[in-house]
Amino acid sequence: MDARKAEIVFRALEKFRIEVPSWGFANTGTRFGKFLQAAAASTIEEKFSDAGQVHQLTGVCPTVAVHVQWDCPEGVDSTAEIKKLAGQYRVQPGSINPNLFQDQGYKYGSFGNPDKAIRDVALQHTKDSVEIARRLQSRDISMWFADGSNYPGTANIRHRKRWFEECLKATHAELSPGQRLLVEYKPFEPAFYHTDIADWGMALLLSRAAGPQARVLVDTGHHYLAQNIEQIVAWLLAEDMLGGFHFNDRRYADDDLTLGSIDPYQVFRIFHEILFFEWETGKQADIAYMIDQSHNLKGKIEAMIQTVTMAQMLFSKAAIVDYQELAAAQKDCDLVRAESLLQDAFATDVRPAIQQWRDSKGLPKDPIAAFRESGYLERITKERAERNSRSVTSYA
Ligand code: RM4
Ligand code: MN
Ligand code: MN
Repeated sequence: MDARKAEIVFRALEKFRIEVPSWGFANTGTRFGKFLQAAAASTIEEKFSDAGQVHQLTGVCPTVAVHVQWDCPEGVDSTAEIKKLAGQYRVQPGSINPNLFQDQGYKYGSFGNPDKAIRDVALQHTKDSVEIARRLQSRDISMWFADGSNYPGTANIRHRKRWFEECLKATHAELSPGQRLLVEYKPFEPAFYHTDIADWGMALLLSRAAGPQARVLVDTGHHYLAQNIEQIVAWLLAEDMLGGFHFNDRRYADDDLTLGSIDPYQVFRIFHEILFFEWETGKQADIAYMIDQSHNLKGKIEAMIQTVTMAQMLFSKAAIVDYQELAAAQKDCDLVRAESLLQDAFATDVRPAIQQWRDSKGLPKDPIAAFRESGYLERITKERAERNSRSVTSYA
């Protein structure tokens, strides 16, 4: 790679940050069973401690996404403790994720529940979540709904859409000026007939209905297999409606595997659409890059570092696409030239440039190796093993 490209990679990495999820450090399983990890985090303190390690070794994960039900047992009163932990472990709370899918009351939905009393409970939880975000100075409230139905004819889809609009509007009304409401979509699971926010179009309409501070959140695992995710990204960028990502990889559905483990070119194409948009418009896209993975066999912290470094690598590769040339090739309909520009960038080994960037920040060249040498894993394994072996908590 020539010096000019190395310089581009360096500049791209200067602005690249990605948020880790608190739940990615905790024990999870599949619906068939759980293989508990002795070193998994179960308290909010352990989650912040582990997130602090990832940030210390990579330098690009200054924030942790917080899941209200799992991380804020005292609701809004948990914020004092979280602030303290943020100072102690040097990572700030990031997006705030209300939990509208675990309580028994949500059996037939939250914002889409036909029972107004349940919708009100869900709305109150969401309002509390906005207050938590305000107290923690978090910008984004990130909404994912499990709402849907399992059999044809069992739910009034139009009524539920209206209830969603009403509740999202009411949530939006609680936001402070700088805050944002992110609306996530998912085609199926846990509901298997219809999901109330099944795709990006529904999320877009509901975001628009909610108000001007609402944006769409794209979870890369939440699409049908053949779907062109980068086209969705390009459209949302063009509409100024792309709020953020939940990054993970999958082979089949919402597998929540480490990023780029199955299809790194897919992630590269997403980054490409964003960086191409920025080059063309001269605007910086205001997007929250977040990780949403919960694989249950790889070590939690190692899996997180793997995803972070993969994201840096794919972002760097996308940054060295020659946009000028690409725009010309597209205009001339020179298909082979245009496609090759992407393929050449993807094939470039950007790792030496990334290592230089890490070096310049006093970061380890190889964060996984540094983690393995640090002794942190041995320490937490010892400290947490007992409690984890007795634990039955699981999020999946
Ligand atoms: C969902 C969705 C949400 C995440 C939960 C745990 O599938 O991706 O973003 O909070 O899982
Ligand atoms: Mn998600
Ligand atoms: Mn998901």
